[in-house]
Amino acid sequence: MALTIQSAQNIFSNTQVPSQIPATIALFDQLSVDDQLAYLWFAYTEMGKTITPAAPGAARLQLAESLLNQIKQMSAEEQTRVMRDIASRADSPISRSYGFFSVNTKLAFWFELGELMKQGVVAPIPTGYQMSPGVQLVLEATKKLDPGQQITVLRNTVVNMGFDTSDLGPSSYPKAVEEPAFTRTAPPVSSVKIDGITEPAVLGYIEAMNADNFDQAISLFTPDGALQPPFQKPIVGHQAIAKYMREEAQGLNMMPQKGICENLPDGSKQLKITGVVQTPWFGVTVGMNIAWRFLINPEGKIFFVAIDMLASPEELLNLRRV
Ligand code: EQ3
Repeated sequence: MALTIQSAQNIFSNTQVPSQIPATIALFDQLSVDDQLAYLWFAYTEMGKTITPAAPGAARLQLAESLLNQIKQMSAEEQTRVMRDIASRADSPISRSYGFFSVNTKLAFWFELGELMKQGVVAPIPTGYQMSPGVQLVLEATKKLDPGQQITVLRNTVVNMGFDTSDLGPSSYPKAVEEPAFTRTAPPVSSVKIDGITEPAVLGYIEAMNADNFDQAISLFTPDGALQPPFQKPIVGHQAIAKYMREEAQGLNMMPQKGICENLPDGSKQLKITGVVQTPWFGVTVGMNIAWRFLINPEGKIFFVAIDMLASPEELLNLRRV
């Protein structure tokens, strides 16, 4: 039987435990725009007492420089309006430019705005701002998450901001820019060992990703293969996966720990591996507990891999649901 992405998406689905991340983001989405901006400020500053992101490099900030310079020149009211426009995905020139940024440039843009807010160059949350019950509710929900889940909530809310540029024609696209490289926080691991796993495509995938060798990682996929990032639809085909990896997978430290492999009647194999991933934004201080679910075709190529955020660290050990 031919492999399909739809059936591949369901492998090991009976072992998955729903994560609290989408529920927390759904609560955030119900807040008014001002409350969303305030929530992010409180969540970010509270989190900053124990973990802080690494400052984005100069090359990354350069991509957001023109927008940041425009904002610096504005009055406090205009600055607040721009932040509201971006958060509410309004169709304004700055919200459009933001919408075209890559994920990491969006994060760098807000990182810098946060610094400018602390310095008083950009309008801060108004003094005397009264936290609404809605903001308190989302903050309480956020506190119950582990640090890896908290940074995922922050990241995903920021990524969803800005005008949705996906429906705009190619004529409106800005000139393509090269993604600046992230500095690795740990030396690449050259020989990967995963308890219970000997599948060469999987070991080769982790090794290549840990060296940012995306061409090598892509060569392990079938031409119609797919990669499904957490809470997203599958990205299909070598070209689309390569673009995604260059934009979002740089500098990640992947530390798979253990896995199971099951042979299927048609000669393909399904594997589930659990482990920890670190993002260059937070380095070794935050580990995200994740699972990779691989479907390997009879020729040993990756047809599908899904990356799932785990609901709790206990899930790292439970590969099967008992
Ligand atoms: C200024 C302030 C505070 C207030 C204002 O009102 C509003 C905003 C937005 C503010 C600023 C907020 C800021 C600066 C937030 C910054 C958040 C950051 C830097 C978050 C970074 C998170 C990174 C994460 C969660 C990365 C996760 C990566 C994973 C799970 C990678 C998985 C992958 C694997 C394992 C693969 O095998 C394939 C690729 C893939 C990437 C999917």
